[in-house]
Amino acid sequence: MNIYYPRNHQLHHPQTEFFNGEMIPHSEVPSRLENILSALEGSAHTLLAVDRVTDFAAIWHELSQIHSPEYLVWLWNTQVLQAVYPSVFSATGVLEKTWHQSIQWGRFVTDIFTPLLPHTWEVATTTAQCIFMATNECLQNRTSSLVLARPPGHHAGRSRAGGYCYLNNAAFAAQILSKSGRVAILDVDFHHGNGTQDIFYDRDDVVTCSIHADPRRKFPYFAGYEAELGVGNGVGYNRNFPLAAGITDTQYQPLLEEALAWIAQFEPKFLIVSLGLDTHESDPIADFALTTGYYQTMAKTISGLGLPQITVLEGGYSTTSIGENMVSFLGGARSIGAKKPGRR
Ligand code: Q9C
Ligand code: ZN
Repeated sequence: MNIYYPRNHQLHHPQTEFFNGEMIPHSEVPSRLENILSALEGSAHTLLAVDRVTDFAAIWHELSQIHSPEYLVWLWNTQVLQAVYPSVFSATGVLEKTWHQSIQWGRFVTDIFTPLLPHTWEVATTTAQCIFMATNECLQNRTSSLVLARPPGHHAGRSRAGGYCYLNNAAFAAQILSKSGRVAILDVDFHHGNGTQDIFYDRDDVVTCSIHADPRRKFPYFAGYEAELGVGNGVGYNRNFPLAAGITDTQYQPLLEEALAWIAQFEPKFLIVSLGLDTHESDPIADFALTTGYYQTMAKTISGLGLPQITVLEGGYSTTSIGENMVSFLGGARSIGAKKPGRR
């Protein structure tokens, strides 16, 4: 299948993050994607390195359906600055008195480990271009594809960067495809896809489902609970599966099947998978216990829906096993949605 990635991704290279009072090496680094690329060397897949945004107006227009224009303008503006690590946040969520530049970090960013770097916008939008190409391919030929996104996206909300994410890549894909039929997003990253949930929370044309570490114990802490079902038109179109630490392959599999059965009842036309490989037993910041071999089973189970599927890389922080885990996943994935009678 076609695998898209931003050729310039190494330009977005956060060096450190502040954790529990100490500076530690940042987790979301270029070697993650490089490890996947080397694991894919010699494979039968078609690797497509995307250089830059080719149709900025079209990308901006589509992005502004999932992110607020004021957030996009602000993010675009960060290009001219040195690296900025936000450190003051509006705990009330309300910006009462100041529109001073320095406080906008706390307005548009949720945490202290999502820095704004000079090339963040450039790389994030090149990833958006990858998504744009993957969705076009999907609409034309019903083909499935993989986007090796950097930076990741599923913690980015409508007006919020956070959790190493700036633009919500999976939501971007879903938004584009939703004009041609109902879309389901299955998020199997270790962390709850709070940004994706936020963006589609009031919508019934994009169904969202996330399987993740219980937010009582792990990031993003303030979302990902079972009781979050949607609002307005979106009530009943969001589902969360918060899980305990140490989940194994055999414990995960029935929950994945339950999530897929829940998704299938909506008869979606397209599937987006937010694939975080931080569910692996070796992941340095997570606590699940999935094995490398299981990702093939996971992919095969998901493909059972028979839908054209765009898989988008989210987290996964073991820079030595992320590649083989992705190869395992691809071993169970299909390159085209099964043709269903009576449908295109
Ligand atoms: N030093 C994604 O997987 N936790 N984001 C920071 C570890 C933040 C993860 C604490 C986790 C964000 C896309
Ligand atoms: Zn994650």
